[in-house]
Amino acid sequence: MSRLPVVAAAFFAVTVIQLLRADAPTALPTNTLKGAYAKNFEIGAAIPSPDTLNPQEVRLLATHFSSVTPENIMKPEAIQPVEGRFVFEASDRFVSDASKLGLQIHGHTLVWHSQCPAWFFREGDQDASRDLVLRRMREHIAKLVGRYKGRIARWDVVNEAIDDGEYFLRKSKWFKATGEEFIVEAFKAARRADPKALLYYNDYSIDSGAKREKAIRLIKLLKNRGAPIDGVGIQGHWTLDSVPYDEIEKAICDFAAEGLRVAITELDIDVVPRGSGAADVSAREKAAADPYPDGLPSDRLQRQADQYARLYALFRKHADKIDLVTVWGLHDGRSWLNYWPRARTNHPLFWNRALEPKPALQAVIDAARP
Ligand code: 9MR
Repeated sequence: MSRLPVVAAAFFAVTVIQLLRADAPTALPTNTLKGAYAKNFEIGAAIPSPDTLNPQEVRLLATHFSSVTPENIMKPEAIQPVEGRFVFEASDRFVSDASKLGLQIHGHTLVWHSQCPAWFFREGDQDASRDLVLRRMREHIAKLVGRYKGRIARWDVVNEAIDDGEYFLRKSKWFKATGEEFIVEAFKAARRADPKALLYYNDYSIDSGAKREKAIRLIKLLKNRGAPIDGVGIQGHWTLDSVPYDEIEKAICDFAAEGLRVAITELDIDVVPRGSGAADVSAREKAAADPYPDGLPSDRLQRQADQYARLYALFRKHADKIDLVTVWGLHDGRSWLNYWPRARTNHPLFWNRALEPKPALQAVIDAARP
């Protein structure tokens, strides 16, 4: 493969970073997200990689955020697509660009049922043994966490291991091969590789109902088994008009009562109705893929602003328990909700596609004022 795109990207990143350094002193801290919440918690965004952003996007990132999460490039399929072949080009650039921009890094993710290559679980034409699966997992974690030792502040060690339905743990390939052992061992391997990184269990919907109870059961199990867990990541993929504030507050308090830190790791507020889901490709569903072609109407923008502000006020109330609040995407044009569970034009974040601030930005900044 030609080296040209890599060289061009590196040159681009350096230029953008120089541009930002020249501009940095003029930013008014309290009018930025990270300035407004500087005394409370880190303010993060998930991004593909700094060198895939245009200069305006990098400026926005560096102005408003203090932490960055790699949206996809540190997942197992990206790092070790084939056994023993580690691919670190993109993650090396990510770590070096993020530190040049003064951003902390929240690593994502070491062990997940999704975006994980099949080879982890195979031995020839058979299922790999429990010991082999655990050995491969430990090696993957040792290499990846060890490579960035001291440079990645936190890791989502295990992602989404709790079952959505009747079971306690998801019947993933990890679970089928090892039972709950993979979770315990993943935390131990991460701690060995970087004793100072904070280690999180990360999942969606663990703020509410039965899944919160299962999360507490998992935390107790991990602590009993000597797994070095430091915190819980509440992902925070919520929907306009259905944000479960009381449940969220209870979850923050319950996790903290177990002696753990809390991070909000993947926050967004979806504003486009999902219909009946990914499989439904009826004409009616297609027509609804972009219900707001002229932009999100002002009443919806305002409700989204109010709901974000109420959330950040809640996070601030519990700032003694919360380390980090990260949004999943930099602006509306860079959200996974534009392509899941089907192609839609969504508006879940603080800036629109033209990078103009939406009412939510000021509302959240105002929510930080005493
Ligand atoms: O935002 C990510 C998207 O680009 C990927 O296609 C997708 C693959 O499954 O993963 C998305 O990120 C997920 C995250 O890693 C874990 N929690 C749910 C996020 C949204 O699906």
